[in-house]
Amino acid sequence: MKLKSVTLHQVSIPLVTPFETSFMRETEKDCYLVEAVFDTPQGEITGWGESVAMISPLYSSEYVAAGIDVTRRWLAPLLFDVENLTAETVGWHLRHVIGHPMAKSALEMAVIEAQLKLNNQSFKDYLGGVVDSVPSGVSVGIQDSVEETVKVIGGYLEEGYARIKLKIKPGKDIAPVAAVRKAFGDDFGFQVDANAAYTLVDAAHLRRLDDYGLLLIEQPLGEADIRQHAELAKLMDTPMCLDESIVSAEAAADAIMLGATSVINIKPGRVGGFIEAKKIHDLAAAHGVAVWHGGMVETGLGRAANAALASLPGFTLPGDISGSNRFFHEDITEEIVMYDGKVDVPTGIGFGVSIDPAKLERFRTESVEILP
Ligand code: OSB
Ligand code: MG
Repeated sequence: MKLKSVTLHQVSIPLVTPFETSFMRETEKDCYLVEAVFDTPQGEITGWGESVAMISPLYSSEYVAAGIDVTRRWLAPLLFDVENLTAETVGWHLRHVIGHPMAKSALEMAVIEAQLKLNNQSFKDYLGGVVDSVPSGVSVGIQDSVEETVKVIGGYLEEGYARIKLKIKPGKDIAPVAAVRKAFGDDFGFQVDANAAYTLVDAAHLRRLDDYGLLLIEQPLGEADIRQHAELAKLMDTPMCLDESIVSAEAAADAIMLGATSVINIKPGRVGGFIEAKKIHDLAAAHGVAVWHGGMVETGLGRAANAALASLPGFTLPGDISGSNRFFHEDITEEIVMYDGKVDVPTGIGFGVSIDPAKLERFRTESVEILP
């Protein structure tokens, strides 16, 4: 395949309710989609990708405008130069550009999708997925009160989600967790995500979470604090899970060897793409480390691709792969449906969903066309 053009579509999609983490409160999903056109032996094929970069550099150093800029100036030009571009070699062609894993992943997604279309293949079959549906967990934002937290989680349990993940931060941690266990008992999967809001000084406080039978605690400390997570893991019974710190397969290897993570949250965007994400899945499986699929409030496009990756055998815990209606009144693709606590793994060619042109038109705020 030869890359002919790349168009980046920035979109802003209203959220059903604000989503609050320890680092920001979002009311819209702001991201960009990649539309890449390729010359192939079967004529022109278009592949789509989605960047998980957020509007501000608060989860990681990446943000929407920077992703668009680095793609336009550096990443797309590198791929325009390649005669025979394949999904498996995108990362290698982009290797000299330091950082920007989310921007690289979005481009790689578009190449993957075009290649799947060329080969008449679903993403699940390409990856070697082994199940037809994956358990669907829901990520619950920080609420204004403990009562509200209980009410919101009660609603998701009622809907049938396979596990609940609650965002926490200092001052909004033990009390909501205790109240949720008190209200709904110990018989459901429950975990927390701090998005790097604590330091090792908080170890004694965080240890109080051990009383609530949590599946795991996700990223209590900073992105660079892999060794400190290993220290904290020794002080807590709750399994340690890294998200922000796992920026590559190498970082995953370090975290596993240091005992900093007994569970890994895999997000393709955070590690530079689905090919790297699969390497981390394989590495973790070889070390007996459980993995689960994280989420970045993706549209149906990203969620469909995530569900395919999560159909690999190492994904033994429910992922942040909730239905479209968890975040959106209206998704930009066909709706991703959660039923009986699970989501179907798409079986159609490519990612198995398509961008609705009318919705793209409606949600789009800007488009940038990039040519060789
Ligand atoms: O830490 O997992 C996270 C969303 C944005 C940034 C970071 C995170 C999240 C989520 C969303 O928890 C989960 C989802 O997409 O369902
Ligand atoms: Mg997280």
